[in-house]
Order: sequence, then C-alpha cells, then structure tokens
Amino acid sequence: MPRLFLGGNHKCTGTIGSLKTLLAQFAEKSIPEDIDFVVAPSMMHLPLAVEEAKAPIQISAQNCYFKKGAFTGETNIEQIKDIGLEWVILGHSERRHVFGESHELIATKTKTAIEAGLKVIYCVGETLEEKEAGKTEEVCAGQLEAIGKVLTEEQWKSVVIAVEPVYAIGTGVAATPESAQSTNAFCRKWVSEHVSAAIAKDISIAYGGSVKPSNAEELSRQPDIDGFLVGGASTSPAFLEIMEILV
Ligand code: G2H
Repeated sequence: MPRLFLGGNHKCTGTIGSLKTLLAQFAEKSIPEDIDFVVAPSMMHLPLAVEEAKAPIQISAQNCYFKKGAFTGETNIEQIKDIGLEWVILGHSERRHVFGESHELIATKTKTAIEAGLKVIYCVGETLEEKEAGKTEEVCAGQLEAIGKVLTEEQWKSVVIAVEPVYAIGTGVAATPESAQSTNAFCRKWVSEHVSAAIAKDISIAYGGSVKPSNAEELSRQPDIDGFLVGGASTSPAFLEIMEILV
C-alpha cells in the first residue's frame, strides 16, 4: 500500500524568523509516524530547518545539481546529504518552465540523487494549453518515461510522484477531484505497465496545485491520491489542517 505523503514546498519564500515560527508551531502538534511529513524550505534555510525540526518532520531540498565543481549558484547532492537530508524535489514545473530544465537533465539529477541514497519527489504535470489539447496523459507519460529510461525497478522505490497540473499551481484553483484522480490513476497505470505492478501498488502518488484545507478533503478521498505537495498553504498552520484531513 502507498505510504501517505505530505510535502510543503516553500519555494523562494521565507525568512529565518518565519521558518522558526512555523517549525515551532509544527512541534506543538503530534504528527503521526505513518505519514511522510516533509518540509522543503529554501536552500538558504536548510541547515536551520535540520537543526530546528523535531522528528518525525523530515526536511527536503527543492533542487540539486548532479555534480560538484564550477557550477556557480548550484548545490550538489553530496552537500545535501552532508547536512543530513534524505529528500529532494526534482522536476517541479517551475524548474521545467521558468528555468528551462530538460527531461534529460532532470532524469540525470534523479538517477544521481537516488544512487546517492536520496528519496526524490518527482513532479509531473501538464500546462493548461496541453490539458485543453487533450494531451495530459501524453505529457505525464513523457515526464515519467524520462526517468523510466534511467531508473532500475529497485530505484523506483525511492520515488514519490507529485502530479501538479501547471494551471493549478499558485492560482488558488486546484484541479477538480475527478481530473486529479484521473491523472494520478494514469500515472499509476503507467508505472504498472512500464516499471512493475508491485511498484505501482506501493508508490505514493501525491497531488499538488493550490491545495488548501477547503479542497483537501475531497481530493484526499480519491483512491489514487496518496497525499499532497503543497506550496502556498504549507507556510502557515493551514499545513497542519491539511495533514489532519489527510490522515
Ligand atoms: C504546486 C504547489 C507546491 P501551490 O507547485 O508544489 O504550490 O500549492 O502554491 O499551488
């Protein structure tokens, strides 16, 4: 059975003060052990988060580069592991669309991160244009295939898929539960057909895109939604409300 997953992606927001306050609020709440409760602050705040977060809260990087050396502005996998992290988000639509990361680059980063022992929150999702052109499944299949080409079956055990329709990201308007269920179910079917039925049965497939307490309940009732990757609402106690709805 898939493990429940709740990730909070702070993106390029937050300060030392806001992160400390948030983690102190989370520390007052009892977080069940049977959910992966993962907070991804900005790269700048990762060491602080590692220091301040109380178990079972886990911390994730939002990105990484696959080698070290003369790559100004990048953070490599060894550095992420060095501060004690186990998670990294890769393939987020903002990396794909704002920073132009290719399938190949994201796949190389995913493979290298997993080989180094990290777990990867791998994002897929279509734009509004692609959705309206009926290409949702084709787009998600292409994004899954990119890592499918390089990962072994065993390595898929280190992947959580986060399905994030681009039109729902940061807009306040989430995908409908039916649409989210349909895309998540498609991703599970893709994994079953291209990786294995055993991996498909156990892989966590989250939904992301304007998740908030008011829409989390209906989304979480969908059989192929095993959790959420949350942006805006993860930087406030609303994240805890979403957790309570999910568990
Ligand atoms: C989608 C999501 C978090 P938001 O990117 O990954 O952000 O919840 O703000 O739409």
